[in-house]
Amino acid sequence: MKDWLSKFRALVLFGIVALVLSACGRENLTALDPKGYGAEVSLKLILLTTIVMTSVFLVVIILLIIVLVRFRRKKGEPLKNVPQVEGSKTLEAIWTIIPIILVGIMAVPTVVATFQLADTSDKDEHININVTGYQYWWHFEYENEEIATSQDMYIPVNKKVYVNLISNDVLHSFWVPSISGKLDVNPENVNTMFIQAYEEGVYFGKCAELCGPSHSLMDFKVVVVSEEEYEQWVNDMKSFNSQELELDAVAAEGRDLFEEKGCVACHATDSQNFVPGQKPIGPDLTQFADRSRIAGILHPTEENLYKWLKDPESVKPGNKMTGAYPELSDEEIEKISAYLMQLSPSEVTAASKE
Ligand code: HEC
Ligand SMILES: [Cu+2]
Repeated sequence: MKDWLSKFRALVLFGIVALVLSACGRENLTALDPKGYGAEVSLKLILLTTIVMTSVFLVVIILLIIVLVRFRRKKGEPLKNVPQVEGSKTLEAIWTIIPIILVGIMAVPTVVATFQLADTSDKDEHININVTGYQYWWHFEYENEEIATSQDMYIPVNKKVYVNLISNDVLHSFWVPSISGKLDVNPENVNTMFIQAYEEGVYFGKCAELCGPSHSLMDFKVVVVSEEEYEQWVNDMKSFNSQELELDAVAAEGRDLFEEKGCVACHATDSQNFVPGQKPIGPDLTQFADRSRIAGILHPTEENLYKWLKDPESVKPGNKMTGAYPELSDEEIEKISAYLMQLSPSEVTAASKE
């Protein structure tokens, strides 16, 4: 009875764990439901290798069970000599050739896909985004457009978009599980791949290389919009000028504080002074109010913005803003927040796609 109970307990525990884990996948953060070319190719390879390996496992287990059952010594049956197969050339050949064929079945499509994804011959005919990884945020510069964003990357649906990846500090890795494969982001050299999204929406991107205490918080979003929306968005971004914004008294004071407190030294707030190739020190805040998250991870609420400006260290340990600006009073934070929430150049936003 006791034995039965402990088995039952184990089963319930297993059931709960399975249930909890099965809810881990998120629609826009899973490699198992591809919404883009690289992710689709990757999933095919994952399925192929899984099928090959599962088949090998099944064949071995079935053979083992047959042998165990069929050749089991019956009760009272005398021990008998069985023919020895050691050194059999035929057997040796079979179990060398079969694995070689299996490895071939997995290797050929993998190598073909790798070369296909690394092919950059038509790079100049498509949109190029120069991506820089920083501890713990991402910067996106849209080649030939004279605009940049941080944290959120906008691309048109069904278009090939090349990302040219480089790091400003340590090794990172660029990964949008639902849309693309992974590619290393190195400080020494530019790595390039193309991404192509099949459906509009907001997809989660991750840094996939351990890069410091806030590595797991180094999230970004890929906002996939229609072609017309993309053009509109680019134009809105280009023409946005934070100095010409009509602000209420509180936000206007916030804009002054943003300069007085030295925030401007690290953060751009429009594309007016854009210099191609220039690496900013902090995220570009031009479309801060249109972001789906604050600092890549916090939902865009007043409390969260307060939390970030009061003590960024409590949000992202080891980030490069902590201690780099004078302490702000609650009143100053309120004013600066009012200003930052006016930085909304376009109607095309992450929220409009979620
Ligand atoms: C030394 C440069 C530096 C200074 C000065 C600085 N910041 Fe930052 N700021 C950063 C960096 C770096 C990050 C990104 C941190 C991360 O995500 O790892 C950041 C992030 C932010 C974010 C979140 C950005 C996003 O994209 O969601 C806001 C908002 C912000 N800073 C506002 C301010 C304000 C307001 C001031 C002035 C009081 C200021 N910063 C001063 C470097 C700086
Ligand atoms: Cu990283």
